[in-house]
Amino acid sequence: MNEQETGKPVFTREVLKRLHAPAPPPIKDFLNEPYPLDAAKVDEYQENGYVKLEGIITGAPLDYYRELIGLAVGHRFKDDERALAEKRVYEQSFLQAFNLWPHYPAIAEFVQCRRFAEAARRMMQVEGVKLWFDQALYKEPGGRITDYHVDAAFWPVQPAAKTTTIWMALVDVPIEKGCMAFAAGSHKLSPDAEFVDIFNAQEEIAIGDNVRHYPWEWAPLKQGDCTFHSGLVYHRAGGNNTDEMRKAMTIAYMTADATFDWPESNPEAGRRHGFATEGLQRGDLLESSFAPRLLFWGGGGDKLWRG
Ligand SMILES: O=C(O)CCC(=O)C(=O)O
Repeated sequence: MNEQETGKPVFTREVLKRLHAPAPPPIKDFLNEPYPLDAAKVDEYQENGYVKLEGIITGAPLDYYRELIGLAVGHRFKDDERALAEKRVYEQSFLQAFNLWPHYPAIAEFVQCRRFAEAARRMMQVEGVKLWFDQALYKEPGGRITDYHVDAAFWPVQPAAKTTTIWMALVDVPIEKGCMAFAAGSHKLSPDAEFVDIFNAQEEIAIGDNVRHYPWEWAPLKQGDCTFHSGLVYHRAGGNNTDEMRKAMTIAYMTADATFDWPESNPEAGRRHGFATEGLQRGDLLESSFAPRLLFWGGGGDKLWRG
């Protein structure tokens, strides 16, 4: 069967070559260009634990990466024939395409770019930034809600307050398509994030008493807009009640001097080893070729970018 008959992309050599090809010069230039980030937005992030930014990616670069990321997600899930209802409850929230960058050099260029990393650095108010991971999160039509949780509880990374995620809308994501919602200010609750086991949920997890009464703010986005959210802010997402895919790309960052560690209150985080933490002992600097340092061009280059 060909592409028209199946409705799914066929991964010919040509398609795979695109996922390995460097971006054309104007796209590269865009990725290197700093986002004009207003200091008031950084203050808002510090205050609420999240912030919305318009047009982090626009025009041709947005079209270019929407298509490429779509191909990478399609490739990752090419052998998964299951209907939504056949999946585990957690999987019904989204197609989770974790760490695309080590597999597809074209995506690596995007994930490691200066434009996003510099904005992350300013949000976290740190000197240097390391990549933690990327993941595309495509919520299928009819996809269920994403249960409330706090990211830092899943991550063996300290300090948790110096971790952040950019959540980029590759298409318009209004409330009915499953946009994110944040418990504004909840990042100040505790430096020890509480582990909410969304992976084994059987039904919607009731929001805990500790964060139920925070103002939960919805963050609908236009394509190309993004949010940054702290590793310590509680958040969730709505279900996708449309017949179109909710296409989002996320990149998680940590401060360049982060260590492989977790609070005593959450031993679960220590069990969550990945490529980037292989061989590390608790308390080690989180050094790995799977956690490349971004914003490091030598000669204090990152200082030139300080806003
Ligand atoms: O995209 C979603 O539905 C949830 C994303 C999320 O929880 C995150 O990026 O931390």
